[in-house]
Amino acid sequence: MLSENIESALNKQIRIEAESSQIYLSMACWAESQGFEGVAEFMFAQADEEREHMLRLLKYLIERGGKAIVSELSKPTTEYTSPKKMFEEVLEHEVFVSNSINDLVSITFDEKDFATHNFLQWYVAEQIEEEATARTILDKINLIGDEKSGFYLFDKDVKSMIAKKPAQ
Ligand code: OFO
Repeated sequence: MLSENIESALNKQIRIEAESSQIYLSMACWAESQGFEGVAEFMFAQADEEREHMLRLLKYLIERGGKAIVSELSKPTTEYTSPKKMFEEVLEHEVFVSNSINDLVSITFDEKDFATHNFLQWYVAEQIEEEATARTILDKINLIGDEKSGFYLFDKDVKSMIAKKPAQ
C-alpha cells in the first residue's frame, strides 16, 4: 500500500511527464514550421516517450492501490528563436525532471517504500540517457556555429538518433 505522501509525489511526477510530452510536441511543431524535419521527427518521438513515462507511473500507482490523477497541464512555449535555444531548453527541462525524480527517490527512501524505490530506478537511468542526448545535440549545434549548410546535415543527424535510443 502506498502512503499518501508517496501517492501525491507520484501524481506530481505524472503531471511533469505529461507536461514534458506537451513541451516536446510543441517543439516538434515549431521545428516542422522551420523546415527541420529530422528534428521534428525526433521531437515527436520524444513526446511519445514522455507519454510512455507518464503511463508507466500512472499504471504503477493504480497497481499499488493508489488513486492516479489526470490533471490539467501548463501550455508550453510555441516559439523558439533557434534550434540551439530550443535544445538548451530541452537540457534545462531534463535536468529539472532529473531533480524531480531524485526528490521522489529520496522520499521513498525516507519512508522505506523499497518497492517504489526499486520501480523508480528505471527513471533514474532514463534521465542519465536523456540528459546525455540533449548534451550531445547541443555539442553538434556548437560545432556547426552559424554555418547554414551545416544545419541540413544536423537535421538528418538528429533524425538518425531516434532509432539509437534503447528500448523501454
Ligand atoms: Fe525525459 O522525462 Fe521522462 O522521465
